[in-house]
Amino acid sequence: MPIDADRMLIGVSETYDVIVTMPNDKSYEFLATAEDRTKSASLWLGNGDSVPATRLPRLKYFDGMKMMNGMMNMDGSMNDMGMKMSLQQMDMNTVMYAENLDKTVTLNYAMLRSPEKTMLPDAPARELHFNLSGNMNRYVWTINNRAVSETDKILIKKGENIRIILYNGTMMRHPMHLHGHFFRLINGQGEYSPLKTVVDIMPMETDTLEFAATESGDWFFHCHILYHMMSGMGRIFSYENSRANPEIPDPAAGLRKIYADDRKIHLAAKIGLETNGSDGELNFNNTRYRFQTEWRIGLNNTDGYETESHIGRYIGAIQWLLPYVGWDFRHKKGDAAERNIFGSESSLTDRRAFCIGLEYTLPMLITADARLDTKGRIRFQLSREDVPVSSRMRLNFMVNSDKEYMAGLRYVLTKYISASTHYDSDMGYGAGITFTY
Ligand SMILES: [Cu+2]
Repeated sequence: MPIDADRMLIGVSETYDVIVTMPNDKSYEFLATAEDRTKSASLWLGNGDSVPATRLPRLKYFDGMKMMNGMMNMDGSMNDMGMKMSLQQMDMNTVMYAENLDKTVTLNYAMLRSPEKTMLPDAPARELHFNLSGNMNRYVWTINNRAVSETDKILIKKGENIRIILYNGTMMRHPMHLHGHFFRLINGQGEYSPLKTVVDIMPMETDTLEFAATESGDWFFHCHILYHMMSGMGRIFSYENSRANPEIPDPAAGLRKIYADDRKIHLAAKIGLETNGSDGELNFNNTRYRFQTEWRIGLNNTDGYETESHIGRYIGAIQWLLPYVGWDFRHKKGDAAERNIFGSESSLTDRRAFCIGLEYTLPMLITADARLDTKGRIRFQLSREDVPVSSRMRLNFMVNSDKEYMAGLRYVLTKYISASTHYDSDMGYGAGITFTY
């Protein structure tokens, strides 16, 4: 049914029919702005003198972040403080909007009403609970803490009704899309609940949708922000006993291709070239695993070099915990034994050791790292990367129980290059450039 609204937030791949009533004598701008307000597109409607739309002011990002942080539990999960949000009726983002929305009617899902009854056929119903999960910092997205490749297809039967209760426990919106079916969005309109193919669910909301299983074959249900989908936020519904799809000659290869998306490994690197030498790290990550190798190579002949490599698996839905195994090599010329703060001795001149350890991400994204190596030595370390000091300045620091420490600043010049400087207890003071990938 048509409804009046001044403003609407449209999720990725969501569609609406909009009726615009035009006066005869003027040309009006219809403006669509990305939610982050960085870009917009416009369509001019009507003929006559141009009437531009009002540009939306910049978002107040930090107000939004403060509010989100206030609603976050210590473990990083979200706390709705008993508000039981659904259907976009409470837009938590309004704290970021600089414009006055007092008299503005913003469309929400509770306002949508079908012109016809949309009741599902009288059939047995099955209920599924999908908790949208993920880690904002590592940018991995899952459902019930499982990526697509970590789950089996969900078998459904032709003739039954499927009801999905969606909860969004993440800090981002997810426009969830079902292929091949229209679903009813349960929104308080009873028999006239609207039919949709996408429901854009905001953080901490619970929405219920249902559809009649009337097709055959496999159908994907996924977040339509495609890089969320590719990191694993999806499920495959599969009709039991359906005939093979003649358009897919090799279904097993097709499925492997879908699974390959969230198994993909990506490379991240930070390489510092400074007057005292080079230090840096390479990371190979996927949804669960991280392989990291770090190095410090001193230019001064007595500085020597040291490398440390870890392979670990992130545990839990929010992935704060990372048990790992690793190894390290150090070589340092002409130096006697050193003691750590626990009193155990180590000859730094040549050292090869294997280790096991545990990394835990503390509040403020400080990494706590405890490890034990094959020489019986324990090391405890705290570090943090990329503390935003200003919009371009980043602070890094590290301190550990081997009495090593480091502090540095990085000024972001371009996406890949920064001017950097740091002081390191092994390598001393240096300045130069850092490449980030
Ligand atoms: Cu998403």
